[in-house]
Amino acid sequence: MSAQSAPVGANHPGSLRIDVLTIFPDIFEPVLGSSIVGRARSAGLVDWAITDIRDFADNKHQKVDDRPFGGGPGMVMMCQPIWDAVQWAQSQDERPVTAVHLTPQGEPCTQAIIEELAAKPRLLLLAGHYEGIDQRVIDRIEPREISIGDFVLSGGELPAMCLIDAVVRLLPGALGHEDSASEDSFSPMGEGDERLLDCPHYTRPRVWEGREVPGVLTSGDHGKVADWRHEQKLARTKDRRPDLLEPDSLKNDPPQT
Ligand code: 9D3
Repeated sequence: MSAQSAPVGANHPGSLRIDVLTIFPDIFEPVLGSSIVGRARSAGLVDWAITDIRDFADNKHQKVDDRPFGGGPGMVMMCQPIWDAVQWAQSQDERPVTAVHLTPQGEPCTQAIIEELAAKPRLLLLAGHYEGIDQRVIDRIEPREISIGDFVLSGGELPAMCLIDAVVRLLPGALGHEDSASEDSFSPMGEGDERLLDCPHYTRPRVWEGREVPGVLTSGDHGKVADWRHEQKLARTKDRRPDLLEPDSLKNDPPQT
């Protein structure tokens, strides 16, 4: 069998190695190779190996799915190719791997989960497709199971890329300006406006099609600007996401009702 994966160069302590197991390996590189994530790889902060589960099929037709026991629509991904791919990925780096299965049945992802994952030396992401994966191989891998939200996608590949993007931008040195990550909405590490949604932003021209930029932003009074931005953040959060103002809203518990 031939393992299809990019060579992983950042394979040393201090840099994150991410293995992705998927039946759609080609869709990752164009997305991950761009933007902040691609720059982080060039800088040696992270590297990834995208592995085609099909390469581990032990049958002539590279079949990785089969009909569900008990009947019903769709197909189920088989244990053997996934288990062999996991073991192969495991063997590529000595550091212990944290396995994550992207699944609609997983715990809803939060920034707190992303921060936990960003602190690991290795991640192995398992992107499901079809109706899902045979439960026995899930039980053997014992991955953390994560969903990116209560809406239905056709596979775990886009969620895996979302997770990689969110994790990699937290790695020290990944952003041009190091304060950015801690100023984000949802980051628990901010200096006061953490846990609030962002304020509106404006740039030139000062008047566009009769719409003026709020006067405070062009007043030159930095104190007033800071106060105005904070008020805007609070007002937006109260209006749009009152759940974020609840104590402990960054924990992984569902919102208290
Ligand atoms: C239509 C099939 N569904 C039957 C009730 C189950 C189902 C299986 C596989 C639904 C979606 C998927 C594919 N989605 C993912 O693998 C997935 C996902 C998602 O759909 N939404 C949010 N997060 C995630 S993480 C992985």
